[in-house]
Amino acid sequence: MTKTIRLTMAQALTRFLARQMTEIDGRKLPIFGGVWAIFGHGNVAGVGEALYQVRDELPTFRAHNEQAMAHAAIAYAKANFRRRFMAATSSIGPGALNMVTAAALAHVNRLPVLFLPGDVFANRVPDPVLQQVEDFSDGTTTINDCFRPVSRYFDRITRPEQIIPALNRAMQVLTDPAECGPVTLALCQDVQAEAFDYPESFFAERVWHQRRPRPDRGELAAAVVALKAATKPLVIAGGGVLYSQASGELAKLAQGAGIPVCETQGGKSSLPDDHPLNMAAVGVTGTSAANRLAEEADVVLAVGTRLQDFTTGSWALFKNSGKTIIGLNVQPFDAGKHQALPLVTDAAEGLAELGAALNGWQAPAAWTDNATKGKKDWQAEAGKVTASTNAAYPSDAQVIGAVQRAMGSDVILLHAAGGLPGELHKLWQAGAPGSYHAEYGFSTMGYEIAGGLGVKMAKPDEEVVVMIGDGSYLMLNSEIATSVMLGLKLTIVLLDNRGYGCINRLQMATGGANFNNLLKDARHEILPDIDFAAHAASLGAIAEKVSSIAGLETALAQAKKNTRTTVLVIDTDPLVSTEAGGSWWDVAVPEVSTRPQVNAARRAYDEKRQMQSVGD
Ligand SMILES: Cc1ncc(C[n+]2csc(CCOP(=O)(O)OP(=O)(O)O)c2C)c(N)n1
Ligand SMILES: [Mg+2]
Repeated sequence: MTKTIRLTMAQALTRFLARQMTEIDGRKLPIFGGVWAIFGHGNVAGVGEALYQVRDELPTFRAHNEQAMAHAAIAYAKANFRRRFMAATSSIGPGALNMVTAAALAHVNRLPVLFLPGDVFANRVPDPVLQQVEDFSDGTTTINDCFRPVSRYFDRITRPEQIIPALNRAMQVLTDPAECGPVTLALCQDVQAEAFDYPESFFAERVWHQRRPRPDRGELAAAVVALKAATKPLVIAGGGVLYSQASGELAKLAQGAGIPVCETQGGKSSLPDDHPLNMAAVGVTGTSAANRLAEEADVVLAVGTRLQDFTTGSWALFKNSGKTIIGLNVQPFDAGKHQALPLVTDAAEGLAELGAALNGWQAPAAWTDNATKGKKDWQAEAGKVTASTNAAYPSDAQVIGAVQRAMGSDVILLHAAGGLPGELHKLWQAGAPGSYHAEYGFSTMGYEIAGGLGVKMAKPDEEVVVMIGDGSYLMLNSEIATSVMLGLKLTIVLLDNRGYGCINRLQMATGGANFNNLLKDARHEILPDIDFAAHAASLGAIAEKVSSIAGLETALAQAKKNTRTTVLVIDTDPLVSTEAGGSWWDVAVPEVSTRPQVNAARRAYDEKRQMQSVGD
């Protein structure tokens, strides 16, 4: 007879999670780095009690905001190149809904995270319970159905034995390189507490290994033919290169064939910035070195990228009408985009096989030489905009220069929203793979500090530097207190331009009046003068406002030595951004307006749209 153990559904869940392992560099480790939890009536008695039972093997962490704790979990997975991940549990209602934005972020960025929101009573006896949103026409709908479109796998557990197939399916999704993303198991409150005789075998230790699918022979042959016919080949390195830890294979292929490489936001740091064939950022926020090549390229080997509009310049950047795109991706959905020749494979395996099959073939030397020369030109441009200044209101680029000089490339630099992503994509000189952590799939304001916390949990020995605007800071800063509480030191550089600077610039570029972005342009009785340093200090951080670029560099040198989270605030200019590099981005301008500036912007917009390729 099968040996069984009588547990509640929640106890079975936490016991199972604690027994899932992985192997990294020969070391066996729990695949779940822990569980983030904010309790309420929807999870405290069930999941809360069950987490307490396993607290030594599966640590529970308390946060201040459910969205933020999920951001930390997601950043943890990203910093671990998806090899380890976390779960996040909330109560029902607002706590659960607070995690939906984070689920979407994980979905866009293809990152594994296990969401465990509480749900209403399966028996429906006490309905409507506190925080239950009743559906007038559908008795089976709860607010957790909001997770469906942003989950790779969704399930609602309405009987205790359902957790067995649900967790098996969850693990498959979380560890599959192609399917990988958020999994939501909505846990009915009464069922969390219900007991069942679970088979003991369900709790046997299990070691998960990374799957690396190799390319199909036919697809590989077609890709080789296409590449060998190229005279102007270009590689786009996306986040998939990092997730697959394929930097070595990428460098080998690029060097062997003399193919220049450019990087998306997600793929930046695939090669170190100083690699001679790394043209660095491509697209809307790209370098002139990369974008010049992108305009001409006849074969584009797109590796591990979703080809989002910032990469393709809204499909106006790649101007060679005879171009072929090779979609090297572990996910067929991405591999086949824009009529690409699909090459469905793990990045490391695919690049290695492609490199071998090229068999010594090389791109024309003139193309490669032209690329390396373009890079030197770009570096000279970048050096100018990041140089030190005495200006009272420095640009974001000048602050980036200071951070780079003070901290080097040997840190993990994190950002997500505002003007910083574009500036950092162009200008940050990344070091080792993963040292540049951009959340630019969803560009979620408020990811930065919570994300930094997750990175620090994954990489406790690394210096984690978070760069953030005043807008993002005000949206979600509460996990500064958590970072202090957990002894997880972050260095946070806060650029205060007194409003939503990048959207104000976009508004001006589309002919709009300065309206509702900078604080001074928003309806107000009193113009806010926010003391960010005092605010950060009140949460327990070491905080300082600096008044110059030189002052920032001095403060950063001290911050490096600090063992507690340090927040450095600097006033910046909201109107300046780096003009060098870059390409057009499709943001629809009104067709009619009483503003002549809008009409002029629309005429320019119509002209630019002519450059867009449709369908290919
Ligand atoms: C949650 C969320 N809401 C709105 C936006 C749209 N948005 C992008 S950047 C931005 C302003 C960010 O302001 P700040 O952090 O101060 O950076 P700045 O633009 O000033 O550099 C806004 C509103 C977003 N990306 N995320
Ligand atoms: Mg701002």
